[in-house]
Amino acid sequence: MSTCKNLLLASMLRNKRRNSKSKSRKRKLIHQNPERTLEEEEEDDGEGFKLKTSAPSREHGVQPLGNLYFVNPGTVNVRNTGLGNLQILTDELVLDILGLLDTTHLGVLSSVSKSFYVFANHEPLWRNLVLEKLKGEFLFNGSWKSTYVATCNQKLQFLKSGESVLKIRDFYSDYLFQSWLCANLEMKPEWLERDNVIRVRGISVEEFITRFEEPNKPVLLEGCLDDWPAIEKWSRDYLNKVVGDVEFAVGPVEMKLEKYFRYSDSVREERPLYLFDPKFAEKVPVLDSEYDVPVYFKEDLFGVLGKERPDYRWIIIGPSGSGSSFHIDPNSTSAWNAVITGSKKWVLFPPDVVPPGVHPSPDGAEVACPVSIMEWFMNFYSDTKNWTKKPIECICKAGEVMFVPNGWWHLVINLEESIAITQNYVSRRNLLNVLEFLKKPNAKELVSGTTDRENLHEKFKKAIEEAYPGTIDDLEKKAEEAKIAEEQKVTFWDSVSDSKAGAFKFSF
Ligand SMILES: O=C(O)CCC(=O)C(=O)O
Repeated sequence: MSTCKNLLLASMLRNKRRNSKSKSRKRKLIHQNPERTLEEEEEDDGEGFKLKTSAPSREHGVQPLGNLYFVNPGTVNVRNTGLGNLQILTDELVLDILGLLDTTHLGVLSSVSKSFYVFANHEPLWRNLVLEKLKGEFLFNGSWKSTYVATCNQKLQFLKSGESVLKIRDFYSDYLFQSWLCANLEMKPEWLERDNVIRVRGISVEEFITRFEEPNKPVLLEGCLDDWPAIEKWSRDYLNKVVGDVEFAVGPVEMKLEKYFRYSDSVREERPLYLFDPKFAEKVPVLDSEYDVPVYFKEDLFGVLGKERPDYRWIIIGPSGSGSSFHIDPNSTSAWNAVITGSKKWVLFPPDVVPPGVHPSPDGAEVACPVSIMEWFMNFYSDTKNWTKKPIECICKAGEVMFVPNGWWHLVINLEESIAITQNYVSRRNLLNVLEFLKKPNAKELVSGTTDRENLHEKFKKAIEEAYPGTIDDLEKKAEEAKIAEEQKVTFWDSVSDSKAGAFKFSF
């Protein structure tokens, strides 16, 4: 495969693009040897990066910076000469500035120099312009720029020439190279190997509560979607038929399903748009009737708020490579995620372990990962290899359900086109956590899925007290007892060990 030729030396891909907070990480230069094939590189470094078969050749011929030093020493980087005085800016800054321009100015700028040509054609810039201007009213045309031109071409004839991608020699940029690479890499087999989740089938609700919900541990539930009509029915054709002209939430826009599938069939980007709609059941009641909450999750105390409850259920559709980068679920809720078609790779870290590459803000308001999913696997996944407290990982296939306990960090990537339903819920096991979360002083920033963020605590507590009198008091009492029991365990340990020497007092 010609696109596989001249691939980078994968083991050197450790430099970070967007995560300014991790600047202290070791930076290595990316470097590719143009004389060697991917297979040869694999033999050398054993890391085996592979491009998707659909991968286009490198955008405009952009090369990793390492090549400037190791492969073509002495060459002048066209990136710098063409940027003039702006060359001192980082690639991110140049793109941020270009992000302020409209299509006409981007078009004009792209004819200023080879360097500006490459920057002004960066696809995410055009994606933003399409989504801003056309919302969901576009037919994806293979690239975002060509989508824009095809939809608005009366005024933009001069941009048409830009559609045929020019190859620029001697443009070196790790940022742009890695952006292309992340969009076109296959998941490496070793990223998919670890499968250490507990799998259960047919357990009772009581067993689920004692083994998993109470201790707040993830589990993969098999065989509990067998009665869902959705499992049999939800093919693309069926969905296209039943949803008709309904529009679904896709990233920042609303789109018809047919248009979304057209996009997802040809998309090759680092962060594909993901269909994630919290109102699907109200929009298309037949979808609501074709799935049912699994028996383990029937208790859902946010239900007492009726229509005022925060968003809690979503249909999720996305192509291979789409997914959710590391985050914690909203409002301290737990969740279940049922795969109807396709398969998803999960990586989960417990609440007390922040995944490498993730930097939550001290007030807990920012709990999202700054790097893309693929970038996380390339740059951070191997960090966990030697950890004693390894993440929980698995592949969740069609017909299976993942239980995500509250507070757990999780990342999910679709390994093929997937359709799933997820619901976030509150049961007695996490009611106190949720109440505590809703009551935090910065609830205005923290609470999500509702417009009335500040008053949610008050409303929810009142509604629970009315619907289930005494429940909160009972739970608080039990929590207090459990805390005392826990402290007593420590006291016993202290009583039998010599805390200074760290040794037992017992002698035989
Ligand atoms: O992409 C997915 O299926 C995972 C969704 C998820 O993590 C969530 O809803 O919190």
